[in-house]
Amino acid sequence: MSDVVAYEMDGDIAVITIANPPVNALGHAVRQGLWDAIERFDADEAAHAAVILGEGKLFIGGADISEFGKPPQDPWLPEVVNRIEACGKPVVAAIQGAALGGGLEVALGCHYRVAMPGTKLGLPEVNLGIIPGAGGTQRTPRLIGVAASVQMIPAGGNLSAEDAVARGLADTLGEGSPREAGLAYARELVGQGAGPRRVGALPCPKTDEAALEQARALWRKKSAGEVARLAAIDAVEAATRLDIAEGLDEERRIFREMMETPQRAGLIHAFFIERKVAKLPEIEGVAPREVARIGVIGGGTMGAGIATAALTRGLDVTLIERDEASADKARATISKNLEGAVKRGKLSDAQKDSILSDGFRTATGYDALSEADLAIEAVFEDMDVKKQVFAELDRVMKKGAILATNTSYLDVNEIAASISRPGDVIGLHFFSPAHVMKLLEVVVADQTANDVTATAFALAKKLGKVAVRAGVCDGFIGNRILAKYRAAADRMVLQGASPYQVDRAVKAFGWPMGPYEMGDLAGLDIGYMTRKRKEPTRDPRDVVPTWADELYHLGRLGQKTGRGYYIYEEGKRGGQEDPEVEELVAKAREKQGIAPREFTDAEIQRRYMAALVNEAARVVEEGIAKRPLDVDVTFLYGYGFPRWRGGPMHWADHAGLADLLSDIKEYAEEDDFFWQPAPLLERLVADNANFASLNDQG
Ligand code: T1G
Repeated sequence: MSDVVAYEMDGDIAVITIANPPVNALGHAVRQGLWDAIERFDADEAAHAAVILGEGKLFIGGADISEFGKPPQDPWLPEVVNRIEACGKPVVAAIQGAALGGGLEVALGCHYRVAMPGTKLGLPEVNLGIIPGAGGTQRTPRLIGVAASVQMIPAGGNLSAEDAVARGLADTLGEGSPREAGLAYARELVGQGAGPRRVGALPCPKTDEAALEQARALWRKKSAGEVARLAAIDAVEAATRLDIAEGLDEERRIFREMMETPQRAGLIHAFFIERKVAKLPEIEGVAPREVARIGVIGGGTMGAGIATAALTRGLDVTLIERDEASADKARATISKNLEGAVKRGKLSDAQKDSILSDGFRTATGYDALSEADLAIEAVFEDMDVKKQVFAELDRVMKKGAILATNTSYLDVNEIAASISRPGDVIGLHFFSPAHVMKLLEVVVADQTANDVTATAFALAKKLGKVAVRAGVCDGFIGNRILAKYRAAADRMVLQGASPYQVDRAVKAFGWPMGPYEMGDLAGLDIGYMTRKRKEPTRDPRDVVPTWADELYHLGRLGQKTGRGYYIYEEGKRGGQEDPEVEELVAKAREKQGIAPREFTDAEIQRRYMAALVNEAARVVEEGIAKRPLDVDVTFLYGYGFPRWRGGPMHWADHAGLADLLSDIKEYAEEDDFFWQPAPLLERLVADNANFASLNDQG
């Protein structure tokens, strides 16, 4: 017998248990074990029914994603599912935790399904760039209809156990353990003389053109560029016009097509790196410190957002502000943030009220933080102000407490060196809005203790954030790289591209916004302040977007003033292009004697990405990002990089580093200040290697 699939008899019921931790993925050994167990059950006259169980916290987490891209081995999953369905006696799936992807498809191959309360039943394949490939798009609509199927499957969504029973995807809710529930249901069926009830034998689901078209329109808009979600709708539609055998063949054909797309490679890469990003040698096996009570210093947008993120995840928060009025303002902001969470269904009203009454308090003196386990400051971005705050924290906080800064670019080493316990200092760079954005850059200073870093990663997980380790430099990983590709855009505008064409080309690549829309959203004053800050050390060969400075002096700061690069009018979605901006740019070109030239969208995309990847190579080489995957995760979770491209470094590998390097060298012929090839990029090309080859370094 297989060592991952056990077979035993309980009376006249065969109990088949999958034990393949951590998620009972349907790797080859499990598929073979299931096949053999079903054959044995079918042939065993003493067995009148069978129950399939998954050991551990969930039933089956799906096909084994780590096998993708390798030659598939018999028996394939669709064959295993069809073999279960073909059994001459009833087979019951007893599902707990999650039945996802191939896991749900195995359950749909069974004749009956009992789900424990709290179970998720879903087909998330499209989130990996593929479609269900073992009957999910053919059997699901036979049970819940086309409309519900094209609501769930292209979204990669799932149903709760209760909803699944209500819709007919599962038959009944279980009580007790999954084994007890499975056995009880199997015995009930045997008692009723129930035979195998094959989903595949149910009639084709009635088509629903309106639902199909509505789903297509939704996903054409919502997932521009992605192919799998639309392909999944085509597969469901096939179920309405083909019998089960032809439908399964059509599903398999589409599945295989999706398996070959670069999008599948990108999305699988994203799946694995969002787990690998927290695996760092320096914190491997290091116990994090206990964090239950935190202090937040500063109740502005960031401080209130951080406090909200902590409160909604059950942490106790004390917020320090300079006076009662500011503290009240912060409380009002947090209350508004929590109301947003209630609207999004993340919180109940009662939870919101209890958070505000029990878990949150404000104070105007630092002594209130004497029992806090961690404090994070989000005060004005000025080194002297930060040092004053840290001096107070150093004075009042208990031994072993962690002192964190939310600075987005200041030198965390300098802050740490200003107090008596530099080992307890770390950067926790949240992205605004802090209670919504998932990325958290954990900025590790030279003296930061490993258990402080481990605590930061544990805190990120508790807050539902994705933490990336960053070293200390101006802008850490994300903003440092952003400054470069943003400068590349400004160079192209100075040379002849319009800001509006740049935005359009960048969005056509898959970014949610172009750099100028982004500037209008964040506020053009932020860019202006950053340029002023960097002015003393700016190289004279650098390009300054003087038109942006003029917009600032004209008070056109973007969305918040109704005008920036775009004009924002009441009741109109998005901004309208502003001819006066084009005039400002034309004047800037004239002043520098630049004759504008045409740019194609392809060249804009290429230059934009080449600047990003080139600077990212420097960031990796300097150890600011430990691995290229840390850059990928940063851009997937903090900058809206299209997930189906896997991240900028994965994209670069796929685009070809040699071609990228030759582009950069070509651009350097016109501007060898801005376009200096990163040594790491040159080394990888010389060694015929790629960024992925560096993802195992620690
Ligand atoms: N295959 C291989 N490894 C997997 C895996 C899978 N399906 N799911 C998780 N892992 C690994 C993961 O990388 C991590 O590894 C560990 O298990 C714990 O994961 C034919 C073809 C199931 C909800 O898309 O959503 O079926 O980092 O931290 O938080 O139609 O894992 O420890 O080395 O996420 O408890 C469809 C993907 C596959 C589900 C559990 N299934 N997984 O969450 O644990 S395609 C999915 C999840 C398919 C068929 C098609 C979650 C989870 P490591 P974890 P978790």
